[in-house]
Amino acid sequence: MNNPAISPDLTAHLEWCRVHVDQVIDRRLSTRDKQADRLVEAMRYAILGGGKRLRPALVVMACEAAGGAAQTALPAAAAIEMIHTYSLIHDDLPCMDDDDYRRGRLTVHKQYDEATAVLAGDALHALAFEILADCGGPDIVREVAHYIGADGIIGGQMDDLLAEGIITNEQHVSFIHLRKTASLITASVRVGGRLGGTTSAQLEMLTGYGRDIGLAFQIVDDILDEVGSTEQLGKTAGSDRAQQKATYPGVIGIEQSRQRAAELCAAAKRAIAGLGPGADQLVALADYMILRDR
Ligand code: GRG
Repeated sequence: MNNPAISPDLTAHLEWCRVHVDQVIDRRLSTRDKQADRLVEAMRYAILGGGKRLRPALVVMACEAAGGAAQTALPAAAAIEMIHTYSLIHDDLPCMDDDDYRRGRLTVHKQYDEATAVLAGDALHALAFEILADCGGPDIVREVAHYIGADGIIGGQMDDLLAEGIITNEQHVSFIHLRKTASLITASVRVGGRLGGTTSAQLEMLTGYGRDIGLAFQIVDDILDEVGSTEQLGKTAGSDRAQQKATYPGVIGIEQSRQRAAELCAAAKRAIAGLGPGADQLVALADYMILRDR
């Protein structure tokens, strides 16, 4: 992460999370039998080939904000990254957004084939729940399942596809983005908070934070798709416009979109003000969400 707007403290903490989460992922994906070689290779290609690791960092930082140790959160953080990666693999398929590039290289269905991509996504999804059951138990499993199901990212994805080519408004776009993107980000901080031993009042603060930075994150993603380059983003720039997606810049323009993202970032920081200095990294990460350039 070479963005000068990011503090050295946050850079170091994100790097710590990335290294340790990748170790957990690497271990979980290296003890398979020979028959599953192609599948595991595709899973590893998808998940270990890049990505900012923001959601696992949120799990770790929320755990710390609630008073827990970062190490405690690592398996769950790895599981959340597996769910995120599965959603990207499926999102890139020809029947969804049909993208050729992700994380700076060919998408899984382009590198392998469609069936392998579907199965690699499914297997990452399943493995994530196996890990969450071991490290979090039934409450966390139920909660994550809820946030990524029909009321969460899958429902949001459905509406995103249905909204293509339709003239829409800010309220509709925010309804899509909150489920498509903010749901998993909210689940990440809630899981971390629970593992850190959060109180229910703290969990509500984290939920408000997740919702606000989640929406801000997707607004910035919409802006970057318009103004960024394919090299910078590691995925095809301009694809939202090409596919006539419902986006913030599409309904309120770039400048107002930037303003909305900044307002949401401020609201997210207010939401966790009651968590005290333990939440400093979450505050810094909220700023990063709107300053990011990829
Ligand atoms: C189950 C058939 C089937 C499809 C599922 C759930 C789903 C399809 C798609 C999820 C929707 C989605 C991809 C939302 C976009 C969220 C987003 C901006 C992702 C990119 O996140 P980054 O920038 O990616 O954090 P990296 O690569 O850095 O991890």
